[in-house]
Amino acid sequence: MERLLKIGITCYPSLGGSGVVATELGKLLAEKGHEVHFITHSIPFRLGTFQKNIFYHEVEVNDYYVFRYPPYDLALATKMAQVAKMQGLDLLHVHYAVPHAVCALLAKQMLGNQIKVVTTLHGTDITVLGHDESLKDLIRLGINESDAVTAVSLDLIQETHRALDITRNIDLTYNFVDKRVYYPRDISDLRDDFATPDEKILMHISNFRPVKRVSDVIDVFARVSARLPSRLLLVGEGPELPKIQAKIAEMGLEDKVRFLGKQDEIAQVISMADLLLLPSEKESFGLVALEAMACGVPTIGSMTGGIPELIQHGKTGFLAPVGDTAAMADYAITLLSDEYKAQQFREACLRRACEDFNKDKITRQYEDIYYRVLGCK
Ligand code: GMT
Repeated sequence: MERLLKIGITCYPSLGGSGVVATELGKLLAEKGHEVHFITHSIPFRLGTFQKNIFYHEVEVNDYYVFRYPPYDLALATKMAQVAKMQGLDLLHVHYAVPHAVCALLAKQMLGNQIKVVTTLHGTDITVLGHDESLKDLIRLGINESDAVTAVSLDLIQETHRALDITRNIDLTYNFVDKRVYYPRDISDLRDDFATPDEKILMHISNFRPVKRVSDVIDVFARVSARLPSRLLLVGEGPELPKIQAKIAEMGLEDKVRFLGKQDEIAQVISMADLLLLPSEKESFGLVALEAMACGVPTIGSMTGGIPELIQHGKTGFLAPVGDTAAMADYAITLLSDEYKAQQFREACLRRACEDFNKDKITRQYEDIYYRVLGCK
């Protein structure tokens, strides 16, 4: 029998796909018998109710009067070292190079190198911060000094090598989905509130940051709704929201678009959709498209970052160049107006999510990496 491990996990607990992946991974590792300690500034939002083998340690920042800025990074590093010592952790698995990998390395030094550090890169730490000259050296340090580094797509691995001039090995560990949670839900009642039976539902889910190009979602929908009875549901909130509201009003689409705000029960919400739109400028993976896939909903996405590794063009969705809203709309119309094709896509989505991105397979890959850095295999 394999050794059960004690693992510290640090992530951004309050938002985003990286926090979801880190939390779900922690829960799965705990289910397998490992002891998991979340070390974060607040309880990870997907952690849910009390679970065996899961512990939470809150990072509290000391706001001492000489500090102009409360030093969160130092508080995190200290907490990591304290928890590691008190609980006898084998390793720290941190999500995001800055500041988390760098804090973990500091903790490792405090512990006299008696702990291993695994860093997972999720995207913006490389695609945005990795190009910032003032942070490059720090990110490079975090990556080079970790005992293992993983990234969520091949594209992100290549970009990390390119942007930071890094040559070390980076393991590919795709994001995953739990089919006990993500499966096509029976939503007939819910759906009736948003669309009539003859209308198609297009959906976009994001944090409404400029990188998501939500404005393209509206352009695609305007073209689709001119040809097919359809509705657009927008899920999430963020800085671009007021601009998007104004655009919808300008285009006279208010009656056809609904804002659902932030939603927790994403599987229920996605199951209402016939199609997801993800026209991002950059996306290292696109977790929401995988969640949709697992619910049998195809995605039309942009050919950028890791999206082409996730969406199979012509099988589980369609890909178009960033900003090519005409092509995206044409693909949407083709798919939504052919029920036989749509059914084939739905089935292909369910198969692919289950075979290629299943939770057991990816959790096993992370465990293998842990055992490798600990010298257990
Ligand atoms: O961009 C987001 O939606 C948030 C961001 C995050 O920090 O959680 O997402 C990144 O990590 C996700 C999980 O690995 C990926 O699915 C997203 O593609 C990635 N975002 C970007 O690359 C812009």
